[in-house]
This record gives sequence, structure tokens and C-alpha cells, in this order.
Amino acid sequence: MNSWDELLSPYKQAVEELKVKLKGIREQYQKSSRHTPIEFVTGRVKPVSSILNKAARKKISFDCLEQDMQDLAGVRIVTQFVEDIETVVDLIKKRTDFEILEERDYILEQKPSGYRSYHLIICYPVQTIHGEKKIQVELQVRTLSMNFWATIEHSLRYKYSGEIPEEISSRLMRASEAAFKLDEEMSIIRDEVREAQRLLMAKHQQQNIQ
Ligand code: 0O2
Repeated sequence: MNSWDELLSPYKQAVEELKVKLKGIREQYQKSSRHTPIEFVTGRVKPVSSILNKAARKKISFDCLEQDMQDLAGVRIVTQFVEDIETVVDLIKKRTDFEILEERDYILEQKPSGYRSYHLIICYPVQTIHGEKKIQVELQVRTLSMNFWATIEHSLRYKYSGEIPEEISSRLMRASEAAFKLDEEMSIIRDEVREAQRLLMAKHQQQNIQ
């Protein structure tokens, strides 16, 4: 195992464990035929090339990496509606298997790029063969619409090595506003969507019984 594998191994374990735990919440909601605030969960350990880029950009030395780079492990929770974000954050805050270190509400206050998401930095205990190791994990909670925008913007940022041309930046700002409006519209028709989901769930259950 090289030193990167060794360093990142507990982060990999944390991502896998948290994915299982958060998907478990989703399943519990589904089994109880209630609207699930979690649409899907993804997670990743930051690739070494991205770690090196970010470390150079933020002037973080190798020794301070684990302390200063809070998103070596990242888990993303995607919701259907903006209201679900609060439900998810409340569920996360009630948990006793990790501690919350920081919260960043980029929904109330979006980033200058137009980025919206709710971030929580948690301190997660991983059981290793050398004992318990507490590591930081970044949880990003966002709607499908916020995720759509962030995914496209992220790939453009990558394509242009962080220097997105002015014209594309303003288009992205407009797209971010459209994504915000889409979230608003979806919230308004949320009750209808919920009712449709309830009927669909009941139909599936009936089909399973037959
Ligand atoms: P990757 O490739 O997703 O790992 P900073 O990097 O300075 O902006 P900081 O202090 O590390 O931010 O923490 P922050 O802003 O809470 O969270 C950083 C992560 O949030 C980013 O990781 C992205 O995943 C996401 N993010 C933050 N701002 C934006 C944005 O404007 N657009 C998109 N698409 N995502 C954003 P990385 O390391 O940048 O990238």
C-alpha cells in the first residue's frame, strides 16, 4: 500500500459506512410509505490529483492535509424538494454516531458562482486495526435541481481549469436563477407530487400482495 492509499483508507471506509447509513434512512421512509426526503446518496474520496490541486491553491502542506482539507471524504445527499433539505439536516443533527463541526448554508447565501447547497462538516469515528480514528467528512445536501446545476458547472470549471469565460459565467448565473425558480415551482406543486407518490406506492404494495 502506498502512502496515499494508507492516508485515504479510513476516508474510503467512512464514505462507504455513511452511504450505507444514509441509504438506510431512505429505505426506512420507503418502507413506511412516507415521502422520502432522500432521493439518492453518493460519495467519493477526493482523487489524489484534486487533492494536490486544492492543496497548491490553498497552500496546504501535506502535514496539515487531514486538518485543513475538510472534504477528503465527501458524501452527497440529493433531495427532491428544498423543504427536504431541512428534514435531512435535522435527521443528521439528531444522530449520535458522529459530531457536527461546522455548517455552511449556501442556500440562504449562495456562492458568487451561483452555487447552492447545504454543507455540514462532521467528525466521524472510523474503527481501524490501530484503534479508533476520527476524521472529517463533508456532507453536501442539495436538491436535484441544485445538483444538476452544480454538476454542469463543476465539469465546466474543470474544462476551463477554473477560469470560466465571462459569457459562460453569466449564462451559468442565469441557469442558477432558473434552477432556483424550478425549486420554487416544484415546492408549490409538492403536495400534488406527494399524493401521486402515495398512490404509486399503494399500487406497488397491492401488486406485491397479489
Ligand atoms: P470537488 O471536485 O467537488 O472535490 P472552496 O474550495 O474554497 O470553494 P472549501 O472551503 O473547501 O471551498 O469548502 P466548501 O465551499 O464548503 O466546499 C467545497 C466543495 O463544495 C467543493 O469541492 C465542491 O464540491 C462544492 N462547491 C463549492 N463551491 C462550488 C461551486 O461554485 N461550484 C460547484 N460546482 N461546486 C462547488 P472542490 O474541492 O472544489 O471540488
